[in-house]
Amino acid sequence: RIVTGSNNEKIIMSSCGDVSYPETLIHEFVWNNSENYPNHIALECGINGKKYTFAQAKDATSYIGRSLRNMGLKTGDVVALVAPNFPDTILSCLGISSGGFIVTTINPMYTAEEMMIQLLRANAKAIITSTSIASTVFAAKRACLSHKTPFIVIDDKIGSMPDGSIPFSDLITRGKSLPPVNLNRTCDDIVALPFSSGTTGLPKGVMLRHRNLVSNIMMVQTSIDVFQFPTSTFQDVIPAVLPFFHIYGMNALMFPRLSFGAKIITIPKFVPETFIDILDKNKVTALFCVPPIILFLTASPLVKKHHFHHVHLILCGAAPLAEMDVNRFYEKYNIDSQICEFRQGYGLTETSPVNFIGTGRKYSSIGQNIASCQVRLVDVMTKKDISTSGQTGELWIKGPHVMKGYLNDEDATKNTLTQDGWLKTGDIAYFDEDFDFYITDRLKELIKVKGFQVPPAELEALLRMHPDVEEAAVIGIPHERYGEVPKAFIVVKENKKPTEDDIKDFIKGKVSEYKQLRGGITFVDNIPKNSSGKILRAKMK
Ligand code: 4UU
Repeated sequence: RIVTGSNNEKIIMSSCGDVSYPETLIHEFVWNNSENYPNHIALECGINGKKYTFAQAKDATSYIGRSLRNMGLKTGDVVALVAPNFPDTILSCLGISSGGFIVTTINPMYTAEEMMIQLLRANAKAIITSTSIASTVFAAKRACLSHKTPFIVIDDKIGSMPDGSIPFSDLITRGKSLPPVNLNRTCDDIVALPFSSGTTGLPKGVMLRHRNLVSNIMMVQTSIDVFQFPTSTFQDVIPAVLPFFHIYGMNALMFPRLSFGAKIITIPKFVPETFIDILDKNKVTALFCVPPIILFLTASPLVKKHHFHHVHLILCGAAPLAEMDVNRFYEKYNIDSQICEFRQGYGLTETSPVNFIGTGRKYSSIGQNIASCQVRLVDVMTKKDISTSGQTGELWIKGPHVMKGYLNDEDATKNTLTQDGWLKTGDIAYFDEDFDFYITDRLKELIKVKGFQVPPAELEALLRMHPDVEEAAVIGIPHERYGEVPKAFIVVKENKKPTEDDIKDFIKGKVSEYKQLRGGITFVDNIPKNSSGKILRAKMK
């Protein structure tokens, strides 16, 4: 399994061989099989029941692309999609691709300030949002983009459309009578631009090509036999509570499941009662989770054994999960773990996203590298490659699924991608005697709250804007339900005495709810730094 490369690097190859994948664009790939079941339901809103069949969804996608063209957008322009999970969110995503554009997905929970930063960095030329958050998105738009920027609004039955908005439904109805888009796109063109802070600093646009997304879906698919991973079929029914703006919701759930013909039930916001209602009313076959959802499934009195009657897969990723939590789940419901299988997935925005999937019973393991995903473990101190089990090092990854780079950020790209295409994940791992991998730590500064990225640099920059703050450093500390939460260390200016609440109030409206300083604030005399001024986070922990 370990191959020595030309520079003496030790490459841990996949046991699943190499992937072959079609040279198609992601929206073509997703609808590739849809003619086999045109009248099957593809998308259903878990709240209001709105549905699209595969034939309707495929057509709508193409009409949306045409309408966006008709608004004057040009090939390769970026369209910002800021919406909770709805069927129309999925159609927007694929419609943007079918028009030859790039989708930058923005977290709908963001504040207007956070949205503005991404709209500007991504150079968005149009916005698609939904009525429930339209006023926040509109405020962001007004503050940073031209008033001519098309502002398209999905009617989610909460809230109203700001003046001058274009109703999303018009895109579909009008697009019907427009000529098809003459697409001049190849698999090497960028199609998605989700944001990630990577190993350091502020969120950056991750440039993902059609090829990255399509190959990653097929990499997983090529690995299912070797890993005895539960197969996806057109009979699958999958509730989508993972947000589509995040790569896990996008290219592990939405795109691949639709391409296999599954029905996706969209859930805009995790509300326990709603989620249970959906489990009650549907024969759900697979659950895509982050660790807090696993904890919910185990702890909530609303959840019953029968909810898992048709479930053959529970996938969990985006943050560490303990074996104990999975065992608790199986014990509580007395479910056969060979029928309803639990697997971890390990992914990154920068790798479109999947690299590893669990191979069976070792629930704390992220499993093994999937087809065509090459891996190195590099010793953090010596920078030498590790080729023995049990030793920890930084995970490096190479394959057709690795991003092109960060948008307009050569430095960050160079620091993350080596010249010969290895992506440094910033995660620390080791493998056991079976080549099953375990993540033990994070070398990068990123904090993960409920699986969501919280870049400490963003909070530190904000804290430094407080008039009483001289210096600030933010780290993640363990949290029972959220995995991690941000905690700040602050050096105050001379003769200033802000309270913890003063600082928390200052942060409150500026960043989204999950980024709040739940880990508290400690006032200190100084922040430990190295000679080049970098915060020594490990020391602070
Ligand atoms: C410990 O979180 C993601 C993607 C998650 C994902 C995708 C497809 C999981 C399963 C799947 O099938 O992306 P980002 O960019 O938001 O965060 C990436 C980081 C990793 O570098 C690692 O630190 O999230 C952490 N992470 C995990 N940590 C991701 N998965 C795991 C995991 N265990 N299973």
